[in-house]
Amino acid sequence: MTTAFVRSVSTAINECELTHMDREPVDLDNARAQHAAYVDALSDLGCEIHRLPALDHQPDAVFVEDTAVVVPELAVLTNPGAASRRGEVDTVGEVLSAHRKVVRLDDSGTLEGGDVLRIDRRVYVGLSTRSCEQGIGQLRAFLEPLGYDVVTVRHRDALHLKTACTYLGDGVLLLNPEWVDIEDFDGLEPLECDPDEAFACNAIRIGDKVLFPAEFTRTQERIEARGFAVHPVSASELAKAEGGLTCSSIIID
Ligand code: CIR
Repeated sequence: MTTAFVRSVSTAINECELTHMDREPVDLDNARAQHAAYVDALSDLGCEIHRLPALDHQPDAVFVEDTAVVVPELAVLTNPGAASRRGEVDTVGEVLSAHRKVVRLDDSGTLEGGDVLRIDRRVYVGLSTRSCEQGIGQLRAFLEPLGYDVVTVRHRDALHLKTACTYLGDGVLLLNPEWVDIEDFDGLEPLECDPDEAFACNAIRIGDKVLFPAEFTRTQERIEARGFAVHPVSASELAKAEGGLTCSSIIID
């Protein structure tokens, strides 16, 4: 059974962290409505939904992906590079402990789950303002003994690695070539976003569908032309908080 862990949009979302974007008001009702539709879509695509406790004093709490890296053998709780986000991690650890052995990065390094792109036994990790060499090294120390190959990737101008690229399955990497280089991803076939849709590369493959932000219709056409079935959901409101689709869930098998 595939399980998706999600958390409601905080009432303090307008105090969220922003790195590459100017602040624009986030409409809480619309953000919550779009988030509810996203959770429904995860459920429609076959995920069992597990709701984490709300954290209304943590502005970015909806973006649960950043707090943990989960592989079949282990859950690694992160030390987010954004200090304001460190209070989100404990409740995720408590919930994941029912599903996995849980370990945790210490504060000698930082890492956020948005920088981690796993394709089977290979784990690509973006070096970013949020994830540093020491944090990546700690993740490697947990995962390599389990047979994972942890590869550091440099990306440019994107908050996280998965802002710049995500894996669609069947050997295809959806990417923004301005932000990440296909040469860093051994043997994967590139599928570039439309040049006018820089933020269109954050998608989630679930079963035989690609959950995809409905705003990016030109890139959607490219994905469909490559043979994937797309399930669009609106993600425009939380995009103002610099969040994409992967950010709002932790999905485990
Ligand atoms: C932050 O800057 O931390 C949040 N406002 C957005 C986090 C988005 N998470 C993700 O891309 N994995």
